[in-house]
Amino acid sequence: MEQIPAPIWTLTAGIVVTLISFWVGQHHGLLPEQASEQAPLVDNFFNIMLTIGTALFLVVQGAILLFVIRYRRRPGDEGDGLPIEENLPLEVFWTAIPALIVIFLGIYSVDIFQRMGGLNPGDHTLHTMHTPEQAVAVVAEAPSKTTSDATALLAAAPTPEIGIGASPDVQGKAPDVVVDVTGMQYAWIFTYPDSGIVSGELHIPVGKDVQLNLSARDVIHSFWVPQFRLKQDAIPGVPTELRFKATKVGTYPVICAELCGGYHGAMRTQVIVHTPEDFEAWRTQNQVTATAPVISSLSDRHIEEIGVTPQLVAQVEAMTHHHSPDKL
Ligand SMILES: [Cu+2]
Repeated sequence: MEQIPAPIWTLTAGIVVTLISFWVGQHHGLLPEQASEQAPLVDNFFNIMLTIGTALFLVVQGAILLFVIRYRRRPGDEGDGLPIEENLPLEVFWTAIPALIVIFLGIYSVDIFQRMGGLNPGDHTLHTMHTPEQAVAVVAEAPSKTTSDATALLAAAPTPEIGIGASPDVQGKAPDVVVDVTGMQYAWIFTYPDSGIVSGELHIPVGKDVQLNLSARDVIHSFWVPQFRLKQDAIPGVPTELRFKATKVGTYPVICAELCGGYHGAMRTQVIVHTPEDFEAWRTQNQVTATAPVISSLSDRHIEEIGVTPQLVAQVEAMTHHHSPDKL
């Protein structure tokens, strides 16, 4: 090592660390599959952070190892270390580099959040289309209650104040599917305002713009689908939205990610992403049986241990239907 000039092996070490870091950033395998339009955005950001983190880890741990071995105390060496105090250029360097990295990550994260729709909850270009009175009129004129009335249903519902709203490509457009989601100790209840279906599982079509209107009945819950890379709190009294497009047909877990009481760990269900045809079939089938699906999807454990009874579900249904066209 003494024969090789320091700049050469520093450069070589830098190239090796860079290559390893980029490889780790792309091949870590730490994340579940991507099943929403937002997932690749979040993952790109995570991969960049992991690349930087890997490089820092290798540089710091590598330097420690190198110094421990190379500058260890030799037998018979009783002297003190070199009296080094202060190195201004070095200190400026190791302050400036992390500062630049943090500023870059901050700006990039805001950009990602904006592309996910995070800066646009309650798409105001959409909601200002109708006053509540106009919305009532629109709904009254359209008793057929098809999905094309989603705009009217949205306008009639309280405007979401927080959450993930329309991403730039669907801004100003009504969502394809609207689902009211109620979190309560200890279950998620999904109500479809345009068809009256109540379900214990979330059913949505793939590739469609879905808007969830989140609310909580008792305490704060958090709606999390890891495969969608989306997590949104449901807070009592605060209308919240979560708007996204699922990109992959399949069944994924829905997890409550906010400690909400004794059976918080059991507050799980699933989201079933259908092909558009299967979704229509599911809707037609369940529209007929009205509230049967949620009751059948509640397990004995839900009813006996957790206390989520069909009666409670009926109450929630009545509550979430306060803006239903039927009652106007
Ligand atoms: Cu919960």
